[in-house]
Amino acid sequence: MADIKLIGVAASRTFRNIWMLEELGATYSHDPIHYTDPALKTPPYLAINPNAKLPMAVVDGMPIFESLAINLYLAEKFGGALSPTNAEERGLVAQWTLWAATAVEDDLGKWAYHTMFLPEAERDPKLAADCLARVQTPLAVLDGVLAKQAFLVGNRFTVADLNVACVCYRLLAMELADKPNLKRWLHAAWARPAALTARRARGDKV
Ligand SMILES: N[C@@H](CCC(=O)N[C@@H](CS)C(=O)NCC(=O)O)C(=O)O
Repeated sequence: MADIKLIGVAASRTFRNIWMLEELGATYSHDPIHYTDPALKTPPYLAINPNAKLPMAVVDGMPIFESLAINLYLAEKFGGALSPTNAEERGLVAQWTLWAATAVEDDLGKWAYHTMFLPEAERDPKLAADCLARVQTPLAVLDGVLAKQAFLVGNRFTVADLNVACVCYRLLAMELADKPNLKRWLHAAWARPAALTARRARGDKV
C-alpha cells in the first residue's frame, strides 16, 4: 500500500486532492495546516513545496506540489476508473487540466476574492465584474463541448472532469441559466460521494 501524506487545510485548493484521494479509495494521512501558518515557510514544508503554498503532498517519499498536478500524478500512479487509458486520453486530460488552470482559474479566483474573501474595504467591484465578464468566454466553450458529450474525455468521468470541476467550484453558487450543459455536468460531478466528502471537509453544508 502506498504511503500518502496530503498537506493543507481542506478550505484551500487541498480539497481538490481530497476529492481525488476519496475517488481512489486511498488511505492517506492529512496534515490540515492553514495557508497562513508561518510554519509553511520552515524547512520541513519548504522541502516539499519551496513556494510555501498549499496543497502539497508526499507520495511514497516523493514530494509534489500544484493541486491539479497532484491529481494527475495520483491518476498516473494508482490508475483506476478516473485515469486515462492511452496516449490520446492522456493528451486530452492534460489539455483540459491546463485549460482550466490558464483560461478559467485566475479570473474566477479574482472574482471570488473581490466579492467574498477580501475585507469589504479592499474589494474592487469593477475588477470582480471584469473578471466575471472575461471568464464567460471560456465557460461558453465548456458549455458548448458539454452540449455534445456528457464528459470531457472518453465518455466517462475522469480526472479531467474532476480537475476542471474543481477549478469551477465557485460556479456551483451561480445560476448559470445561459450555460445549462455546464450546469448539469458541474452539479453531477459535485454530487459524487467523493466530492461531497471533500466539500464537507471544507465545511460546506452538503
Ligand atoms: N497553483 C497552485 C496555487 C497554490 C496556492 O496559491 N495556494 C493557496 C491556498 S489555496 C496558498 O497556499 N496561499 C498562501 C499564499 O499564497 O501565501 C495550486 O493549484 O496548487
